Amino acid sequence: MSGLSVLDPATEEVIAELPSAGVEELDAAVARARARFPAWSQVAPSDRARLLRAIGTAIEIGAEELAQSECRNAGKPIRDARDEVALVAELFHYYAGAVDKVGGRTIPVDGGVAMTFPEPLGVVGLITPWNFPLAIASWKLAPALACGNTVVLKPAELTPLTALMLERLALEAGLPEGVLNVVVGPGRVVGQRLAEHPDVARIGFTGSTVVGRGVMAAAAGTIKRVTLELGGKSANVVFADADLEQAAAQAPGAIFGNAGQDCCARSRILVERPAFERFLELFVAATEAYVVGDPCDEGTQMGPLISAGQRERVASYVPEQVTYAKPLPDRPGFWFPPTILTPASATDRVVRDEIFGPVAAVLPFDDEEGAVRLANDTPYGLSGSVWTKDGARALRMARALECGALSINSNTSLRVSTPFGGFKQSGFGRELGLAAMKENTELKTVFYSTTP
Ligand code: TXE
Repeated sequence: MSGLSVLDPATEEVIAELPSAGVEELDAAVARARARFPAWSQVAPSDRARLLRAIGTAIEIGAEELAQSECRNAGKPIRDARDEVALVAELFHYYAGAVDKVGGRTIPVDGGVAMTFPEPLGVVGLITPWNFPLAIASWKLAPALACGNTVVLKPAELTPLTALMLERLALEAGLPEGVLNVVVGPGRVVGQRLAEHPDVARIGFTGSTVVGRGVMAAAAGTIKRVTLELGGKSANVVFADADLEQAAAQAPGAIFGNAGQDCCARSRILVERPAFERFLELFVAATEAYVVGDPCDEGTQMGPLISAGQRERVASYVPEQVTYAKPLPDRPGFWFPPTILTPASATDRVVRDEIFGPVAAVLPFDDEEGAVRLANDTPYGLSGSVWTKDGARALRMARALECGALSINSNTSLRVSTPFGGFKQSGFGRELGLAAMKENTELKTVFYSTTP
């Protein structure tokens, strides 16, 4: 195996050296998962639930260590890292509860009884990104295990540490060896092999639309089930009748949170023309107050970008003239300032492309129809927000916007118990909530003749 250096993006220092797996190690992990599948899928529901609950409790006990590691490796503010670890523990408790609540149906038919059984798939391959390393791995893993599948998890090369910690915690909590197999290695080698592997039944992928397209093609060879959660260019639509103070106060968190490296980032802020100048003034003031700095400091709201490459990519989008860019201290690390742009045209590339950095484009619109047109004018469709005090309009907008997770008078996108996923090129399939149980099972229909 070759080696992999893991960096702290806030200091550019190496914080871990790991072996990097290749195809051989990946194949061995799939073989272990496959060998374990029959036994794991037959574990009694109450025992499987107990194990998932034990993993949730182990995460609660190890929460601070996990949060500190995520903070250092992903450059994530410690308070956000703690919130994400709390969500991860909740996920395991939630899916522990789901084990004995999701079942099939009996269907009235002639001459007997028809029943359906949601059956586990077998080996599930999970490929995860670096922006929410532990949270995304966990919301794919917990339902896969709850349904009786075994798992090979390939975390992003930049942020493998918490996935390895999770594997250890799960083993210590009693998960049998081979049920969860974490493989750290390059995506284009081990990720690709996982997507192609004949013994893998399903791929759960979160990452870029380009790689997602390749994963879907690789999975086609063996007709794998695929769930894709890809990019986004979500709209934050603010009507003039909204509580502008609140909408503006929450707007920085919605685009500069996680340094903008969030598939749900509200990177296009669309404001009804009469409120445009006032909103912009409030948004700039709220951005001035947004705390950028050492991710380990309790008060920090935004840390660095994940890598030098990501910083270069983000910088390539930002023109010389900006509406506002928050000054940053000069220090090592992959820093990029929270930046506000007011592009003249909706066809500008900063309005169209997923930048995946702390860059907001603010644009005016004239009426409800114009807001819908502008918001939907993107190949993506993941998330979004609508701010208005007019309830009927809020619901009209909610139905008209092409996205998988919309918030009204809020910028949140994600809850353990609610389905999450994209429209259009943001992907397909749903994660979280009970919807994730469907993705991880196959429906079998059994007819039992009662004809004497
Ligand atoms: O993503 P990749 P990157 C978007 C965002 C970002 C861009 C690039 O716009 O700037 O993608 O990020 C694995 N076969 N998002 O390059 O490459 C890889 O090892 C199989 C949005 O990091 O898609 C990692 O584990 N797997 C997004 C995972 O895919 C492959 C989150 C994602 O990495 C592979 C991250 C291959 N050929 C980036 N090549 C979101 N939806 O939140 C790479 N991988």
